[in-house]
Amino acid sequence: MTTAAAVAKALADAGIARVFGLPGGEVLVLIDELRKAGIDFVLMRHEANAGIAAAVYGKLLGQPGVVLATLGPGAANLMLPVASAYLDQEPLLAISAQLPGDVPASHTHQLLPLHEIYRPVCRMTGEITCDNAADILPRALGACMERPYGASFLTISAREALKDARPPAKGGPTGPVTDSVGPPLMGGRDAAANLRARLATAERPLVLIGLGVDNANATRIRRWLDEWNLPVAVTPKVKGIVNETGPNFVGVISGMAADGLMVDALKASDLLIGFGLDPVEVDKTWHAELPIEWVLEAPNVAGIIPPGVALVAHAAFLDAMVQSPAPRAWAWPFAEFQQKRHDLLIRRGGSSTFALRASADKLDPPERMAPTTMWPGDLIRALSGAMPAATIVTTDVGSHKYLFGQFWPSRHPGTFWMSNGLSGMAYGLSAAIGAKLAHPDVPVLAAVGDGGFSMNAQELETAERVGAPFITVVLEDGSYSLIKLAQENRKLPAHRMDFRPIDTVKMAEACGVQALRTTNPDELATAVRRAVEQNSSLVVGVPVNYADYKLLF
Ligand SMILES: Cc1ncc(C[n+]2csc(CCOP(=O)(O)OP(=O)(O)O)c2C)c(N)n1
Repeated sequence: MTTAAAVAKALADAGIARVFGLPGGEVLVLIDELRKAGIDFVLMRHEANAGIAAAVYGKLLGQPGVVLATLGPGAANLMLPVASAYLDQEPLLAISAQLPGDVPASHTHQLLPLHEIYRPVCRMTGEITCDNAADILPRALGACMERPYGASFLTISAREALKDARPPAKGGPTGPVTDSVGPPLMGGRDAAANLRARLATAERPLVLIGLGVDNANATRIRRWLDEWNLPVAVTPKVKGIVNETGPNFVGVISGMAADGLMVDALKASDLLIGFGLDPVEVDKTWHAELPIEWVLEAPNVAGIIPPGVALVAHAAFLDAMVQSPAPRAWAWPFAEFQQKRHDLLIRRGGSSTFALRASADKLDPPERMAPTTMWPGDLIRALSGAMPAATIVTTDVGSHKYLFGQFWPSRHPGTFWMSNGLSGMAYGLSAAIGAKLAHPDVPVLAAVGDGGFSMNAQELETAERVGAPFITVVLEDGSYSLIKLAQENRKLPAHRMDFRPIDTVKMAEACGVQALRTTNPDELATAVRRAVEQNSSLVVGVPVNYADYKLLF
């Protein structure tokens, strides 16, 4: 068996059914061995997109995603998804080609020090050789799945790929997978008793659930919070861990829309419980200033554990909590914040509506019905009313992310995906491809800005080709609006934040996907319903006014 075949076998043995990537001559043999091993190579149009799709695909299936690229430029393009896996806790094995180690020193064409480049953001980096192929793959895959999840990076040379591989070491992979990832878990009973005692004297407790929770504990978490009627807020990366339409849901913390309101809610609490909370998602400093009772199961990103905090097995902790009744009752201590959050979205004070009202008298009735932009609140309501509760939503990065992050009513675990630790644009569309391939029977919605869309709209063709139909809503405001708003906030002159429109509908159609543009929420809902029923791809361009976001942020 060649080294390339041994790599393919190790991946197949680990249950990897798909590898995402973009080829180069140096990985052709490996791609062929993947084919022989029954692993589908999902051919994409940029390595960064392939890596994002792979990581989401893998995390949804409870295994590492795998991305394959060529050496040099292909490997360099993997930095975004590897960085995303690192900061957003997504399990990703990235494999790239590399020149053989014995090329003459003067041969520098496409040669980059890849291990050195990737080591700081990876759990494990290494070179696949004929001696280690069967062992290094399981170790690298295992490293990705250690909590907090992250990336591994391996290289293989085209020459090594053809050599005969040495059989795996007896007894499985040898040697430590990674350096230590933190102290062992403590039992949950003591932690539960301590927190229960703290809660008995708290008037306004607020549970903050973050990236470090395991979706497998969602049922336990919901039971605890519902039975005790505890107020809860979540970070965007765990949206859906609790039902956000439930009565004790306060909102989404860490930099989304209505963040001022959420930070006020945090300050109004007399007991903040950071359940799996990871500050990597927080773009402010309240996590370091307000006292937080941490209940962590694993270190935060980069192996950090707040001083004096012991790691606690969440399942055991939650079981211990629900074994006794709530230590007291809380009478909706955050009702005022909940109401204000709710009102923000339904407020019909958007500038698009103002413009419409101002000119309504002068317009004929049909024109009166067609404002030039859609109020973001109407957009959320139309989509959430039309799409099933189980829909997987992905967002890109920008103002629309703040909108969806705060106001999309997630109801099920694992149904909301955004780049929030890294916050890298061009995530949403690629994530949607990974999500749809992982769960073909679940509707998928990608909400992206027109800036982000122009970074990777070409992957719509990929989605069609690989059988991953989903709905894309492009919020068109002709600008990098989040940064334009920041420019205004800093009282800088308006400068270089706007771009000319690239026709969303034509872009989609050029990729073979049906599309329309509308500012009518009913038309949007009808089109989306039909696409869900038919399980077909659809792109909808929705003009929005960037200034409307000022009323929500
Ligand atoms: C790869 C990358 N480049 C730049 C940024 C900085 N950035 C954050 S949001 C944003 C604007 C996004 O514009 P668009 O996709 O149109 O979304 P909008 O803000 O208009 O909703 C930019 C440039 C980033 N987060 N990621």
